[in-house]
Amino acid sequence: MPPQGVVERAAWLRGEIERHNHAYYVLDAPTIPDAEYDKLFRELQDLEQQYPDLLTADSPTQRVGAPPLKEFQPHAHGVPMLSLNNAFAPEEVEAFDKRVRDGLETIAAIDYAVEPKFDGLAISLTYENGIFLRGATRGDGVTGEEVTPNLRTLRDIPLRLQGEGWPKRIEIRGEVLMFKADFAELNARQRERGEKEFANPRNAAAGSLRQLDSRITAGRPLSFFAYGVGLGSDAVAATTHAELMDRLAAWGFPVAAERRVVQGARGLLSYFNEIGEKRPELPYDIDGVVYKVNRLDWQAALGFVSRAPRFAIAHKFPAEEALTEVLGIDVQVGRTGAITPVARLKPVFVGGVTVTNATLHNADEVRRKDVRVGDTVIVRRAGDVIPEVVASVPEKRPMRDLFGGEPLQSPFELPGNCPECGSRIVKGEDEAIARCTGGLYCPAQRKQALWHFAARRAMDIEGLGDKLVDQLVEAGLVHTPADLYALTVEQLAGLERMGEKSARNLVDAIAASRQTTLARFIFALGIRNVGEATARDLAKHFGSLDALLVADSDALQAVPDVGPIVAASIAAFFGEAHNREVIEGLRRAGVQWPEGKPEPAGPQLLVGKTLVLTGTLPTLKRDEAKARIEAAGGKVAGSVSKKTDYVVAGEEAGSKLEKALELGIPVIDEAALLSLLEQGVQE
Ligand code: 9MJ
Repeated sequence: MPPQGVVERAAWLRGEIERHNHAYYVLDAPTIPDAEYDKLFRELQDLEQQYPDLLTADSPTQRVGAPPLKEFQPHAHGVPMLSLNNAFAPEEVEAFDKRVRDGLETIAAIDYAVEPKFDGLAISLTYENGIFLRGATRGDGVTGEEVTPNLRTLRDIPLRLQGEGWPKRIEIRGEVLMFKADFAELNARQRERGEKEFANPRNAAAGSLRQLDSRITAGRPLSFFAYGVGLGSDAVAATTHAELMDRLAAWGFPVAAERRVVQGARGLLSYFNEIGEKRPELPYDIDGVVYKVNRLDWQAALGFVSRAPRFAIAHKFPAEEALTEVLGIDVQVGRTGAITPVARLKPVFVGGVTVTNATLHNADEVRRKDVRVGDTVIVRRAGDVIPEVVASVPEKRPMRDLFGGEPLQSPFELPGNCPECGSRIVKGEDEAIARCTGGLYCPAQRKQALWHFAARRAMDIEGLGDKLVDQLVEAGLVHTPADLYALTVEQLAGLERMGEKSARNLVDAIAASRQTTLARFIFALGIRNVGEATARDLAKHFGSLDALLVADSDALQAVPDVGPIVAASIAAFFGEAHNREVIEGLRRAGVQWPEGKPEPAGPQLLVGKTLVLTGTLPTLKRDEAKARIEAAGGKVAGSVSKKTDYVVAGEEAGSKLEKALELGIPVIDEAALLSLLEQGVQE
């Protein structure tokens, strides 16, 4: 039972705090300075911790996220929080193992408890009588910042220890971190709200934990893993670190599933390699592994050198992130014309290699991260992934004068023209990727354009494969597809792995491709968004290349299945003078096809209507009827369903007619179809 007056005091504190909360949050009119409020709040928290019976479910201390604090309070750790010495090379690990054996005066292989090294924030949690009392960051190892209300919002941190065997007062040591998936989700959310994104899970975890307003922390997906005990460790019934970890798990703390006990330096190094391989699949970031002498009495015997234990070491992976300076921002042109901004960097050693360039992905990303020339940036190279600029460090941005003012460099702008061919660069409103419009003319896109041109479904040039295209371009023999038709046997026979006979065959195949169809030719041009089917539709609809060349967006959209995006791609392609030059070059080289009459682009009277043809019509052939319905914007389906608008029935109509009658779908004859095509649906 709490002493006299304590129950009353707690009740009074609850009333006061609620009153101030209401004034602060609801009325927006604070009635007390923040520091005073903090005092009341802490007093109530302390009372409730001391006398858990006092704690009521509705106490303001039980809210998820307490009201903002003015500043963090210092917290002296019961036992200092150690740092670990680092090892990067196998020899350093062997030297560590040797020091341990020398210290223990043994030649036997040592048992080591090994575990991943979480890349988060070290914290210490104090429990009294099994109740979570206080939590603090590591700080300088001796004194940290108290972040109790924030830590209370973490579901991984037990407010009351489970099981038994915990000392009256104990400090649990561990790491607060953010899982990779949670980090990605948080950043997506920040982006949607137009708020700042975090550079990596570690920064996100640190930023989330060091919030004066714990309601913000409560909304952040933080996790916790325990890896040690500070004060009270000697009162835990465990003789090894592994047993200690088992106790922590039994009391309700998450502990690393990958922890293990291994023997000797060899065991350490093979664990390092094993975790290194698993690293990309782990749900959280780690920056190495930690080796600890397993026997606790041996740990005590080895003791400490300055602030780091002699019994443990961190074996770190090469850093995946580093700071460096942006010397310039260039753009690269991909094989499909996609423009990628690339940061030229002051060389920096990261992820085990020296990095001088890093991708900035696309123009929107550069603007979002606001990376400018001269900026100091965080560069990341994880595994074999291409190096990327993660974020710019705004505090280090060069300014016009010492006292701030304007930044020296303005925000990044995409160049207007392709650095490879000078063609215009365009970017759709809601597209992330900007593209060079050079198409057939752009050297960066040349190989891709030629592979496509020669493909079986395009100009069908037998024997002109990817490798040969590469050779032709690299030898400077071919710039545009039109150059293919000027190649000679002598030129080709001079290429690697190309005999006289295959050179002759290729020249013949190229010559044979001169006679083609309009549909193949349109497809071969490699216009964005124009596949084989669209090329066929365009050829059929316009009948001649000249008719297609002059078609504007509206005229293009009269073609079945051509919408505004495809129409824009086509118009943009033919709008580029150099693409027209290549087309002219091909015609001059003798590329030809039989030209037909353009199909009249009739009025679009059947848009949105689905018709089914069945039986033999008196005058119209089936294909003809289909073409005219499609030319009027209608669809021809193969079977009758509730979505069918009309069934056009001729002689010997069969089951489709029956189905139409069954479903009550209008059945019309050829005459009615012709009137539909001319006058549309009379409703
Ligand atoms: C991390 N960061 O995962 C220790 N750590 O032990 C592990 N850190 C540590 N142990 C003593 N697993 C001091 C720090």
